[in-house]
Amino acid sequence: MDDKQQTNGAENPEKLTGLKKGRIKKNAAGIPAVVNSLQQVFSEAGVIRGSKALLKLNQKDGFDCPSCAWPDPDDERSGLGEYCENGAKAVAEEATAKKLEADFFAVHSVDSLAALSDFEIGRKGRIAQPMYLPKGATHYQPITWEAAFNKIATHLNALSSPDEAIFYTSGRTSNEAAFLYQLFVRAYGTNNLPDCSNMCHESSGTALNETLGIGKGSVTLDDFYKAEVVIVMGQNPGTNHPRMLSALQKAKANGCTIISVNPLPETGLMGFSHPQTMKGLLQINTALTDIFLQVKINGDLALLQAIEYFLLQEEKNQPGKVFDQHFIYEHTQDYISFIEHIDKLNLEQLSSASGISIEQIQEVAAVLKDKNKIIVCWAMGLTQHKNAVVTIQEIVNLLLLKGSIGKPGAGTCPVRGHSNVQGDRTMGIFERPSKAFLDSIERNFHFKPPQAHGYDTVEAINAMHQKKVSVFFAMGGNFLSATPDTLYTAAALRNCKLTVQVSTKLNRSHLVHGEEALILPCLGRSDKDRLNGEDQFVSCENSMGVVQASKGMLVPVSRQLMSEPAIVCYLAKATFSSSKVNWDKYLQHYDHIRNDIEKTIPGFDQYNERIRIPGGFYLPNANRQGKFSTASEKAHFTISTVEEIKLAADELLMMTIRSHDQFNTTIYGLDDRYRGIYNERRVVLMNQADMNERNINDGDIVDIYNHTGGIERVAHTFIVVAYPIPAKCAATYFPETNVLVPVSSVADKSNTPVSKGVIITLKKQS
Ligand SMILES: Nc1nc2c(c(=O)[nH]1)N[C@H]1C(S)=C(S)[C@@H](COP(=O)(O)OP(=O)(O)OC[C@H]3O[C@@H](n4cnc5c(=O)[nH]c(N)nc54)[C@H](O)[C@@H]3O)O[C@H]1N2
Ligand SMILES: Nc1nc2c(c(=O)[nH]1)N[C@H]1C(S)=C(S)[C@@H](COP(=O)(O)OP(=O)(O)OC[C@H]3O[C@@H](n4cnc5c(=O)[nH]c(N)nc54)[C@H](O)[C@@H]3O)O[C@H]1N2
Ligand SMILES: [Mo]
Repeated sequence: MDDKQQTNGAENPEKLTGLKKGRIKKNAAGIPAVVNSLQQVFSEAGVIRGSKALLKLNQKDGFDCPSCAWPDPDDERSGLGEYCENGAKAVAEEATAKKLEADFFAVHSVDSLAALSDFEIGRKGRIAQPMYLPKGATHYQPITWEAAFNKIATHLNALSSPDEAIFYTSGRTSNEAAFLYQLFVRAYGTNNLPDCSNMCHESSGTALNETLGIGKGSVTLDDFYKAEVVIVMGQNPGTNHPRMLSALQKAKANGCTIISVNPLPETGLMGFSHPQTMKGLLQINTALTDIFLQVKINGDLALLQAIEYFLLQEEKNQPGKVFDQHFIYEHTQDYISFIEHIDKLNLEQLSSASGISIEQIQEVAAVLKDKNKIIVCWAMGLTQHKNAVVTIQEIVNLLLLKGSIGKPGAGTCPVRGHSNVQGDRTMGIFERPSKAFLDSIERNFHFKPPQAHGYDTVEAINAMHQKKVSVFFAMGGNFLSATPDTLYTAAALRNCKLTVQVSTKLNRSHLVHGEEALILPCLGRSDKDRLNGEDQFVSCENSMGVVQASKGMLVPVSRQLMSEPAIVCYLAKATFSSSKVNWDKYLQHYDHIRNDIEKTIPGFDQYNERIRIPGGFYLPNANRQGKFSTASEKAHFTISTVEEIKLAADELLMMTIRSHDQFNTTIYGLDDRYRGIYNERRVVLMNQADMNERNINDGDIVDIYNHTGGIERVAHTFIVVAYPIPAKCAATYFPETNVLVPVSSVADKSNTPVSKGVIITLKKQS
């Protein structure tokens, strides 16, 4: 093997595991979900440790589920545990009793670990002590915490500018840790704070901020129970937000119509049996979706405009009966130019661009016509496209026409991913902080924070690639595998002098590294966090802006794990010879951190008192009160044009999606149960007509190519699976195909990698 092939393997091994196929499931959850989740937890954590964790998951005195950011009910929480199959798997992953100590790393070289699949790497266990990889070494070796902090500090203090360091954050970091982390980074002197949100809901934040004056959604869980229509676009809740299905089921019981917009007939959206009710356990199924719109990939903007076109014609026939003219007059701007634009659109073109028939669009318009309590939910199927921001703004247009913002049962619902990704942003993890935020830091901590914007995720990759950066520090996550263009990103990380990962579990970012590398093992959500002889808790903000306490209760697998807030404090103490921030105070009790958050960030009054109220508290949200904090204090209609992605005859448009057995780059297992795909992740879902055209059969093995920007990217060895997906569309799993996502292909304005719109060609292996 030559060098190049060896390094390619380290970034993305390409072994098949043996596909087995079953039927696409008709409904989600039920007994198989319960059995599956218990099996996973008990085999990893043991019965006692596992049950202990599950009973506290998402309870008012428990810990926040490390899986998704779906909110918990404000009132009653299920005695059976307020968790879903995938939350339980996330707990199993973290609560595992297996641990990796120095002897493990002494036996296994970095190269031998990198040859394993992500699934195999994840099974190894929790990292149990700080590890260091010296320059040129083949194996990680143990290091004391003190030596590790000093090493980082020495590197940071040697840089000619603080902007030569990058500080990434993944979305599991608590409010307390995130606040201290950004404070440290800004005291050090840079705004280079890219985060996973840059690859996730950045497009939503950008779209909503511009039009509604707040980058967050407006609905609460209670709104679901009052809604007349819920539209779920570009989201697979059955797998990624399973507890959302209970909310949809309850909405439906209250008479709500559910419309799903997705290129795939996702099982959870089609039918659901609630695993925590007797009916559910007996597999009595609720059909959730009333109208399924099987859009082409990226057909959503055209679809939304076509719906608006029909509604406008109805409004012309019955003025004031379809649109909420009072709301539009009182609260919005640019309505006239907007409807002039919509009126001129060509319906046939929109129907063809969306892949939805005019009859179906009309059916949806007929449902929406008389309704004014509408919620639109969306996730990565919308945010990870070139035109993501305008697509989301088209959702805003639709809601504004109907007066469906700022009243019960209506509003925007970007469904967040990581459990505290929204909170991290509230705490200031942002490469483009507002002036008000920086001024508040200056007022409260008496140093002048850097004012220039820092790098977001894509800019960070490019800066490392161009050797403008020497130190890469990650507070959680798996940067190498989560980001686009894997080989390019790997080269970027290898250009660094030092890479540091604060992690719970081993992942590929430990194995594709800078000249020197450190792994700092931290406590997870479920771990007991003791400081000064006292149990501590942290807090998180969910997708609907509720801040609540999270308290782990499992004995950590090793005495050498450190909490994320403590890691930041010790790092700051090692780095600064003097500091305006009293880091020692925060090491006494986390209440001190919360007191300083209260002083610095609006909405956290009496933080320490209110966080102790079971269930937590809501952050202020102007939209919820029907207010818009744009410059004009009005919500904006926006005008956008559909630009269809042109595909050559041999090209397909590929979306990279999650299977049912993974959390982002953490692979729990090899099955995608609902989609009927077992024991294999290297699959490409294709339409039968596209297969026929290419003379490809189900089960054939192909290599997948992308040529954006004249660069050949290839992902080898994928098994073709015939699937009910629209023609010219394909689907593969993330992160195996991140090698194909061009780093240059990003959403306008939000700079989010276009992970759901990758232009590919296929070559059959002979
Ligand atoms: N179990 C589990 N839970 C998770 C995660 C996980 O990996 N595992 N990840 C967490 C994170 S960080 C996030 S961001 C969320 C992600 O949650 P999702 O956004 O649900 O995740 P994806 O698998 O990326 O799914 C995208 C969905 O959008 C559809 N889609 C793709 N392209 C288009 C399009 O152009 N138009 C439309 N209408 N639909 C499209 C796909 O078919 C798929 O159903 O989940 C969070 N929760
Ligand atoms: N092609 C493609 N790429 C994508 C996406 C896609 O849909 N398609 N989705 C994007 C999205 S939405 C997101 S959010 C990103 C995710 O990007 P990341 O957040 O960077 O990735 P994760 O896989 O969630 O990170 C997993 C690692 O986090 C560490 N970890 C887990 N819990 C903790 C903790 O409590 N503390 C600390 N310090 N570490 C912890 C573990 O070591 C684990 O290996 O990926 C993005 N990339
Ligand atoms: Mo995400």
